[in-house]
Amino acid sequence: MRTQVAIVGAGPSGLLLGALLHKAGIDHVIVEQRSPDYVLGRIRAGVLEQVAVDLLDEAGVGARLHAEGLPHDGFDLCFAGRRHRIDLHALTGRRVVVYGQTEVTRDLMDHRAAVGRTTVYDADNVAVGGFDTARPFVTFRQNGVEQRLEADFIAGCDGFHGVCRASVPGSAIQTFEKVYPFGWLGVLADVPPVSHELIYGNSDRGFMLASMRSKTRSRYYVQCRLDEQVEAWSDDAFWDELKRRLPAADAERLVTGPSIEKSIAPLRSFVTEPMRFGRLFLAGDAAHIVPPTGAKGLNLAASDVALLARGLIQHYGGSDEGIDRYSERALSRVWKAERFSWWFTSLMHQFPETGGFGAKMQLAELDYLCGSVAAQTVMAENYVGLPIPG
Ligand code: RFL
Ligand code: PHB
Repeated sequence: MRTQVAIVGAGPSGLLLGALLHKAGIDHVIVEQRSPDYVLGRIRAGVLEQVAVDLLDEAGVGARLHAEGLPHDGFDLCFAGRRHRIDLHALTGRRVVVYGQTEVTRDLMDHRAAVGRTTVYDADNVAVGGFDTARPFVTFRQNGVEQRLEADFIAGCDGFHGVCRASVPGSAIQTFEKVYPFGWLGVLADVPPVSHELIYGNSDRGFMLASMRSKTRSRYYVQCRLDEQVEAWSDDAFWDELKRRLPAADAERLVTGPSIEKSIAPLRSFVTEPMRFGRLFLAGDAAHIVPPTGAKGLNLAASDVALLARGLIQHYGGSDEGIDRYSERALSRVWKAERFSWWFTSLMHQFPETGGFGAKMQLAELDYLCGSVAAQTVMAENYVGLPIPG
């Protein structure tokens, strides 16, 4: 098999890159190690920046998002019995849209099926090679048969645990990492959200987030220890803990019900430099991870692939400027989102090792934030998403 761009991974990065390349008439194949149902079963992001919404529109998959997504003009910060609304729209003129990653993925998959582009699902033993030469390739086993896909370029969209980053020689790559000493226990349930906007809470029992997927489906998170087992958390135990961390009025209003999904996610900041190795480009979680507090992961994946698609389109039009500057441009946005996610995580969680002084610093910063339009503008500008460089 031969194509122009071999894309490894059919998560949001790989599928959106595929849609943008399709629109430009660039031939490509996506190779995914899991099944479509498995990919759709991952409950992850919920908040889209305007930049990501615009890209989904550009790719021609924005219709359902506009019909069903929930535009949010602000969110609440709760701490020490106080509540403060960050008015994103008043502060920046922009807003975010609550629309689940599952739905984004489904829309991209449906579009791909409709335009007849190839995705190889359930590919075993996926490997990449030759990217330091003019003839990169992807090999895999499909229905027991060995396959070799030759391409001009490989896009490594295979997430944090993928094979692409792992195939780069250690001497060519630098990584930067911070692992947080806690995780998020998340529950998805078909109950109406406790509030019409998101609530981020710093409580003395730990962080909590009240989010949603629709007017009838809620997504809640509580900070938990890393050694906790999800099986040990009954639904009742989760709802009790959430109520203890919610502001009293919300706790009273909270509608509970059986969970549809329950999982624990560790929190990590991670960046790979550079994001290009010869004819291999990394994008999305394959290149970087943010803690979910800033809701940036999926949005960064979208801005990476926008830059990559632009570079590849320019390449086939005769200029290598875009692919040559891909890594530098992507990283300049990545590091700013890393900074914001790290800052928001540090502000809102309990860090046992920083003791009473650390807790006081958080409260002082939250108090300052609530009293300063300048500080709120900085926060809002980052939350709604910074522009794509270049
Ligand atoms: P993905 O989604 O991990 O997809 C990678 C795909 O590659 C496949 N794969 C392979 N395929 C072939 N060969 C191999 N060797 C392969 N290895 C892996 C995988 O099966 C998979 O299908 O990465 P991608 O596309 O870069 O997308 C990134 C996003 O999924 C991620 O950043 C977000 O989910 C992060 N995130 C959030 N982002 C936001 O923008 N807003 C949010 O509100 C938000 N909330 C979250 C989140 C992530 C969370 N968790 C669980 C990590 C909340 C949570 C709890
Ligand atoms: C979610 O709805 O899953 C979500 C929302 C906001 C975040 C993180 C996750 O910051």
